[in-house]
Amino acid sequence: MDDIGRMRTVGLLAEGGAGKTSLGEALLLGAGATSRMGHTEDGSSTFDFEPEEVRRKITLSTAFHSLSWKRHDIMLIDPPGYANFLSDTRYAMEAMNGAVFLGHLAGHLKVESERLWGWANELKLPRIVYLTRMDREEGTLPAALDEMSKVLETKFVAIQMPIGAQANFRGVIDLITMRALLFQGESGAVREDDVPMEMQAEADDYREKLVEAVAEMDDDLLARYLEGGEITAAELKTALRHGVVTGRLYPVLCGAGLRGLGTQPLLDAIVDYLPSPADRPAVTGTHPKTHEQIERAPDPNAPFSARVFKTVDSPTGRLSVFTVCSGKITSDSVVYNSTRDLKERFGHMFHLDGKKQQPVTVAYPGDVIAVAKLKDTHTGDTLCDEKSPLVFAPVPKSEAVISFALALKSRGDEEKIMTSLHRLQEEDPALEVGRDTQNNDILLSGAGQLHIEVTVEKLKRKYGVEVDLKAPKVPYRETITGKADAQGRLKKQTGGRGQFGDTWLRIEPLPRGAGVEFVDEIKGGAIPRQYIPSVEKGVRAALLKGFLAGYPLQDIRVVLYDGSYHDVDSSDLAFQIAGSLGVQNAIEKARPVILEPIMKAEVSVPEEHIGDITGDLNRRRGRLLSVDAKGHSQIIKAAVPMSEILTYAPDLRSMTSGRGTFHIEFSHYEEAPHHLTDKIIQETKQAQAEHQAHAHAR
Ligand SMILES: Nc1nc2c(ncn2[C@@H]2O[C@H](COP(=O)(O)OP(=O)(O)OP(=O)(O)O)[C@@H](O)[C@H]2O)c(=O)[nH]1
Ligand SMILES: [Mg+2]
Repeated sequence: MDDIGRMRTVGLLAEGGAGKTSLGEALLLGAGATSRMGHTEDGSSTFDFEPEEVRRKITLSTAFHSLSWKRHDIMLIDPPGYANFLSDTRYAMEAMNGAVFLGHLAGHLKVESERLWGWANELKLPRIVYLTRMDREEGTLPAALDEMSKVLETKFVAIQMPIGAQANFRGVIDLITMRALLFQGESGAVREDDVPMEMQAEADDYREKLVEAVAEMDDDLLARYLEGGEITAAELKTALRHGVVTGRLYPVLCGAGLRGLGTQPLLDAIVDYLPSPADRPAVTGTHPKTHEQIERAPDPNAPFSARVFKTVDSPTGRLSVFTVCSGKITSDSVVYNSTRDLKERFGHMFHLDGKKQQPVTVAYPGDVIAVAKLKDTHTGDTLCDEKSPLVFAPVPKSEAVISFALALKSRGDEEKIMTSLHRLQEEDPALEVGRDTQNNDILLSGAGQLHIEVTVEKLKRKYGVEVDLKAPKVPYRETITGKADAQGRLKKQTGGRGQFGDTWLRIEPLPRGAGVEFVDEIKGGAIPRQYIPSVEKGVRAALLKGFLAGYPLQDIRVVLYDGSYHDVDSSDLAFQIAGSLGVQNAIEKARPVILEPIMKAEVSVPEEHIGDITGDLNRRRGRLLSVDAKGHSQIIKAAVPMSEILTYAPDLRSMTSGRGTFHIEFSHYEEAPHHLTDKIIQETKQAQAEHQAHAHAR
């Protein structure tokens, strides 16, 4: 639409299972974009159409759908809410001009909701709040507003109050017009009526609060309000819109997405209060060459710029989904990818409507557009006009917190699995694919166990590659705790020419995180110059192979201080071997130990579970760092060995009946306790023995 004042690009935001997708379905039906209501429960949802989503009944990947309401074009964005998939949501938030944030009467907002609210604050995203599931949840509106204020640390103002509760929830009072809106079934339509007598007094109270909050947006209104003058509904709406668009007011509406109750008034509110692309502030980027800051207003006449925030592997090929930030763009254009310094030719452009694609010929600021088969454009890239280039700052990357090794079900799939994994990674930047340096296993890392499991399912469905997940691997390391000297000497006579290399090495521990340092202190040519790098190569290779249990040694200084050579028999190889032997001899005398990775864990649980959780963390050898109250939740911070918390998700779920959430990230390495060291060494020896037995059998 070229009148971008009549566009709304709106995201649904809330914790997992809040009812976002159900509400999205109701909005589509309410606006007549669909003819029947889709449900996540029976797999008929327009948004959750991927097989993995249908099977689990949760949203795993952001979906889109356009609709029209009262001569406005709305692009609805339905992202995931569960913690394992929030990276996708964070990217999708780049495309939102406003959001409907879902709350509910039952209080207890989960950490996911808090995180999303925090991100929306960072992005200065205007929001309205919709309390959903009113047909089911117990609780009162004032209590819910209080809880949200406490947890999200801001004030909320009701612009509706419910009529009836739970099964009897049958309408709302519009506090702006002071009319009752009675629900007319799942289409979301309402019939206007007088405010029921018995509710008048309560409604007057709410309206008073509303007018007070809104009047503060406008000095004239405030003066009039303080002097006891009348404020019209139209004036209230204008000031309210201003308050929402500038991020100072969060109006609250009530409904039940699943039943379609109250969705047409919500569509009105989206149009009335959430910003159009033109209402949004200019975006900032930097010039790719000069790095100077550049501002771009969301103006169709400005130079074109856009941000690719998602890549979808659709049946018709790879789609890059972008949000237009400034200017306009037509299909078949050539655009400049300023992130990678290359040109891309566009084919057709589309709007995504669930899994369907609707052709679009020209796109304006605020539009969310998919384009097929770009050569080398990836999620996060900036596309722009080559004559006015700029690059937008990258979206903060989420760190992987869990790794699994993949065991192939059939041999020879190696190649295929790597290409397939890289394609999945294109769609899901939160995935990491790597190699275990010791046994060459493929390692898959992500945001949690569920994230990895879903990825393995997709691998099978999309690319026919079957793998088993092996117990998560802990990246142990080795180091030394003492100083030592040792000789490494190779002297061999093989037929004709001999091999000779002789080194004297001193090793000493370095502080954690220092890595490996090699120092050459050879004086007077005890070892000729050209063989010093050979010694270093041999030393480093030996350190990488490990000493106790095959884990790389780190935080160690190796000093080569003496040695001898033979004019004929010395060679590069001989000195590599001598260096390797020397450092191994030295390690043996320098009290080697195993280091284990320690994670920083942040667990959020309702108060009543605090004892169970801290006790459990203790049993996992965790060290409590702090416990703080936040709303009804307690935030526990602890340092816990990685080996003890790898599969924390299911345990936390069962200890808190699904109400706890957590976040873990790598902190540092520490010396592993003795009993564990012995166990790790045992396991390594056993694995090596099995490996050799296999090799013999073949
Ligand atoms: N009674 C009632 N149940 C609801 C309502 N909205 C959603 N539900 C139920 O809550 C569950 C989760 O709903 P979804 O719409 O999938 O929630 P979501 O926020 O999209 O979940 P994720 O995308 O996985 O984070 C489903 O079982 C819905 O049927 C509602 O208004 N009333
Ligand atoms: Mg959903």
